Amino acid sequence: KEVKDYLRLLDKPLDESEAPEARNSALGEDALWHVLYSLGQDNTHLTERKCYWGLVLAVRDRMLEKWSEVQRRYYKNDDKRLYYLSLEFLPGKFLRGNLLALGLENEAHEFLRERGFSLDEIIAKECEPGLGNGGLGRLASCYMDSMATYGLPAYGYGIRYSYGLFRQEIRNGQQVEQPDNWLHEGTHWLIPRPYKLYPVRFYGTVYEWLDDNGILRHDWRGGDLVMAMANDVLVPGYRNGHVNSVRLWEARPHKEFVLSSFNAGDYIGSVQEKISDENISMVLYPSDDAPEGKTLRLKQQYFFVAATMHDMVRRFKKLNKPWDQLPEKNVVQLNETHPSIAIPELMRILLDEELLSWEEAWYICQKLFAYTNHTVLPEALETWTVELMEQLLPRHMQIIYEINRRFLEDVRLHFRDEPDLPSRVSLITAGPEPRVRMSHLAIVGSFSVNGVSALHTQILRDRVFHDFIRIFPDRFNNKTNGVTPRRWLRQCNVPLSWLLSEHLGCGWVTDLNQLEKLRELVDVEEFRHDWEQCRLTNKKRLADYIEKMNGITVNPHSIFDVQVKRFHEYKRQLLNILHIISLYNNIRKKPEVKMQPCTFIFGGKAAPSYRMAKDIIYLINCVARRVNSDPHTRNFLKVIFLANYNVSLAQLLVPATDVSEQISTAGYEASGTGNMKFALNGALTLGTRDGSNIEIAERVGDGNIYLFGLCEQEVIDLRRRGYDPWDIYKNDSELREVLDMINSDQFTPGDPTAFSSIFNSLLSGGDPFMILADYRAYVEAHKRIAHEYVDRELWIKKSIMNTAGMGFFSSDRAIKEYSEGIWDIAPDV
Ligand code: GFP
Ligand code: GFP
Repeated sequence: KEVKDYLRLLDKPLDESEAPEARNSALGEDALWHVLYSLGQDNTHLTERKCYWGLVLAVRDRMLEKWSEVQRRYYKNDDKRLYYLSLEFLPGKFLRGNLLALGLENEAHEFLRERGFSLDEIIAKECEPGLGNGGLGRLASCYMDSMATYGLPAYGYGIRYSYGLFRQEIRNGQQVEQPDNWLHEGTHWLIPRPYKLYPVRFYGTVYEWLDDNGILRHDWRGGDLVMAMANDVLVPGYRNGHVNSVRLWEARPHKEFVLSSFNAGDYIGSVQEKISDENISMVLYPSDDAPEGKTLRLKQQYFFVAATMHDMVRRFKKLNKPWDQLPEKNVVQLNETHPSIAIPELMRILLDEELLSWEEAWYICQKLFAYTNHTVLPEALETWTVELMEQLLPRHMQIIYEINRRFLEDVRLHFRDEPDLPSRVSLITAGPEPRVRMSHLAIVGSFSVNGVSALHTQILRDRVFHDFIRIFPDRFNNKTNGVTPRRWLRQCNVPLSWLLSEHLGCGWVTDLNQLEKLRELVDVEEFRHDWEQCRLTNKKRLADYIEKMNGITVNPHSIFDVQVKRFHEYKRQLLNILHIISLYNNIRKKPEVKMQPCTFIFGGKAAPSYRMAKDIIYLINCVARRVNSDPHTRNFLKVIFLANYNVSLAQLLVPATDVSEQISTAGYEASGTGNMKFALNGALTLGTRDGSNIEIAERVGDGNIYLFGLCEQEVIDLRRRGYDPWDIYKNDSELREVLDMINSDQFTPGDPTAFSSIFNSLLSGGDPFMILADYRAYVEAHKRIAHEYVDRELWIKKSIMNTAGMGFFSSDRAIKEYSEGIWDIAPDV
């Protein structure tokens, strides 16, 4: 097949034999019914929008039927349930994935085609919920998909933000943030539950009283009440009739209006309270790794956690079981420390409302909670001032003090000869402004603590949580991240999915290890030809998008070298652009040397308050402007910045990428999941020995990945010895030229200081990310890539070997490990 054949396939269902879920009525009929009866619109005259929402509702019906059945079964089978608490979910668009999961793609196509519309075009206009910043939120969504596909009795819990992460525009090369009003049109993918409402308290006073047994009890009263209202998003498993849900809490005012001030004519005053209460779920915080003093953020955390614990306890009470069975019937996974206030909240419920003893309550908590750590950046490890905690959550602060008192007493008892240990592991820091360390709270209150790649977990053991390893030797474990093959291969890469299924059958979609069988096909020339055609199809599609969005023509036969992820100094987009500048210089100096054309593509957002990250975006765009308009280099080098990177854009980029840039300073990236998506789709990784890159190398084979630069230990050693970037600057003339260009007005005519902060960060500040230390090795790795890319047979073989080796990185594998190794829950089938 050639490119044009694959393009035709894009619009066809993969497997005609995949029967839709049995139902009496056709999807299209139901959609039309909904246009009239649910949307209240004329269904004899159809528009694209009406068809879209009609379809959404018809698909939702089918999911609801299954969901309802599944929920009843959880009770009937007395299943142990998982609660996955996450402040972020990044599900991406819904329609395509849900149609695929239910086997309804064909029907939807037909329905639309008959009416002159196209599914692709409709999906292009579907809005995307950006309820997460990056890896953490996207991982949560991959995990929800795998839990449903595996059939686990599981629930996701989070916040229904009215505004997701900001929409990024690039104006004059700079990032400009626009609000992401993803709900402006409403969405039927969310099912509001106005009757599932819980009050959540803030501030207030703690009263003491003695119960009948003379035990001191506490009662938290007064303060402000906000209502948490449930909204459910359904998550279907892949072709298994299983449907789970993610419950997103929305803040609602406790009192509609303060009637007295309304009567007094103070209309605005009376809605003031309503406005501020709703603020809690108004907007997602951009991850700027400095949660300093953000009362609203702590409010968000407690808000969703309190409502969730309430919901869990409500369900448990329906079972009429004694409290000590709570952890036998439930398990709570804390995605990062953001929801860790759940531990004192459950203690409060058990102690103050259910009147259990401290020992009983603590026993339950420690058997119920498990905590996943996703970062070792010290500034990202959350702490809250005791002062803020005491004000906002006075009862929880008391409980934290008591947890800490008992914990430290134990530590003193068991580690008598280490007088410094208690202060190091304390939940509360010493000093004039004491703070609560949320990670310590999460570790002490959980039965399991896991990292997200082998290296990351090792770093947790050796450095970050070293003291705790000795106190709780059995508590720590590793669960290497994974990505869902449904979205990150089946959905985003239709041509390759076709090719795979033609040769391997369709089983890989739910059993990714079947990709191993590709190894037998590497030497089949015709298969390699088809593989290349698939890749070219995807690259052309991306080239069209770039042309449309950026007005720049790129050559689909050039190397597509892609770095898309949040902008952060540790992820080192800067290293990438330094190399591009030196490439540019070389082409200009030696126009006679023939070079493999390259297209470097960037995408990602910088936190609005992160100056340096925004400067790096500006630099990339300025370099792009210069390079793309230079007639001497135009045919060899293009630099593209794609604005507003999100899940949909990732789905377009991932299958079209030749070289996947994963170049963080070793020891900084906990795992990475972008790296997995690219390699799964046949891109070759250019990476450091960081996070899960190491495990990817083990599985695809060292010869099929380009690893370079300092490893984690070398980074530490160099730092200890003293890292001197000026030395590198002096000795590497090519690099010096690049840095001097940045420190001049070469890319910003008339403004020579535009990037002096970048220049200084690399040289004068002792750069903790050691960009210059890895520079030469990075350039050499690029040379190897340029050289090997030309050998098409070699390159395609490597590409196939990447896909073949990625079975392990399925989120299905990760979820199986979590459910067997931590949660102790089994599928309900
Ligand atoms: C679930 C479903 C409800 C159903 C009950 C009982 O609710 O529709 O009535 O189970 O089967 F949502 P909870 O588990 O949240 O109570
Ligand atoms: C974080 C870590 C990544 C890791 C993900 C998921 O991502 O290394 O892969 O969590 O575990 F940094 P961000 O949310 O920071 O993108």
